[in-house]
Amino acid sequence: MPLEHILKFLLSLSLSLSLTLHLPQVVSVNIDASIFDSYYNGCCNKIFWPLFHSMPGRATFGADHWHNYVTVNKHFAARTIEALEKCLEQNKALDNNTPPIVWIHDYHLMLAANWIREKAEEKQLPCRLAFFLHIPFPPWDIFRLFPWADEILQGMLGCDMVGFHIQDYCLNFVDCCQRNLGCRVDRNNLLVEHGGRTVRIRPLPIGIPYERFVTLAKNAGKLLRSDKQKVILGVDRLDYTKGLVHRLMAFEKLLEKYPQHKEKVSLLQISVPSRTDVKEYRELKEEVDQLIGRINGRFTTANWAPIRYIYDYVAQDDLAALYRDAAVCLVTPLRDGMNLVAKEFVACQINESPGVLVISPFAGAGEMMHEALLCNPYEVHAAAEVIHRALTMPEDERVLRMSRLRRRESECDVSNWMRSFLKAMGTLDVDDVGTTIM
Ligand code: ADQ
Repeated sequence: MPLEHILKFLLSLSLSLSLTLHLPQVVSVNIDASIFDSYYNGCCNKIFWPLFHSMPGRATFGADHWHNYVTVNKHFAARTIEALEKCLEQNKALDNNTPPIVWIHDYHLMLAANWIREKAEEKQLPCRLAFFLHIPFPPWDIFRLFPWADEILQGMLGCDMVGFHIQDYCLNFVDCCQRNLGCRVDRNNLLVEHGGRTVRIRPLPIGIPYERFVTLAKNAGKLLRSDKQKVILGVDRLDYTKGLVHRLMAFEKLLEKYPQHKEKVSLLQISVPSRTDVKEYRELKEEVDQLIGRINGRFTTANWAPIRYIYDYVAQDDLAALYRDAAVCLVTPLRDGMNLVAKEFVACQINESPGVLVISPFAGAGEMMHEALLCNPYEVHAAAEVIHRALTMPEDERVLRMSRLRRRESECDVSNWMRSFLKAMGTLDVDDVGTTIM
């Protein structure tokens, strides 16, 4: 199995015993390479990713991929039971009777909970089970396109609590449980009855390590040299959900309609390579390369190129410097569970004269960051107008908007997310949370 794959699995199944032992432990799950490709690229990246982002036309369903997804989820469940047994032993030694929480993350592991529950009950291992989905949960008429939709719902309902970024995804999930499985549901209190249990569904919007980004921004050197030119920044994984093609077209429209920005404004797009094993991602890279070439060919002058493009991983302190000094940050996905870039940009905005965040309403973050400028990425002409507005916004308005955005992100940071999760699990007393297996 290639190292890259092993690392992905190590990351996915990390036994976080730090709350009680102050020592993170990681348990690896060995998956045969042939199964892994079908599970990860075939099922996760080619089926769930597009489907859950409401892009069913990009999904290709295959029974083999589904079969391998089931197999891998069973592996994870089995390893988690072993980890749980060890964890309970350690807790016994520490005289800690709080049942551990098994917290399962993301669409790669939507089936694992049921098997963990079954085995834990059989072996009389006390535990509480939770799931968190980092991507959107689609509406019923999209979700039901998946041939094994019922199994997915049943898998997730194996938990005591299922968390999503925002209320809309919770309601979509509740709706699917009712319509696919015929479960009794309470939409107001976000409860689903299943298998004689009541499962809690909760919106738990993720945050970032806010203070860490503030510190990075304070300490980072200056990367953008010229104060005379404004920089519009885009930072994304190179993924078709992030709306990069639409963004580039909007920038082209901006230069067409408002030529006063020529030689005064440039777009710095930073894209981290992603899922390069998948054909569609390689095709997207070609499309983006060509589009940038065409726009630069059209507008570049002897002293200025409208778009600068970095196709690479960028160190976090460099990202912080760019977030800090950019005039505008474009976060314009076609669909996105939350989007952390919007939050990181806001945290790094420590300059007296701040920049402007432009955000798509189709990102979970767009639901909450009300003081940003909203931009529908599909409407290319209107998007160009929003970018123009951001570039010409008076300073007092920028200050007001940014200070409110910053206050919310500093309060709703990643520690707050963790605490909200524990609170939602019914463990209000955070000093006594026992162990969490993530
Ligand atoms: P992602 O789709 O990966 O996450 P996002 O939330 O935007 O998307 O996070 C991307 C991260 O990668 C950010 O922390 C950003 O700083 C970093 N990054 C991007 N480009 C980079 C580059 N070139 N170099 C270095 N770092 C780069 C999924 C969901 C999201 C959800 C998160 C968290 O798709 O909707 O917000 O999980 O739940």
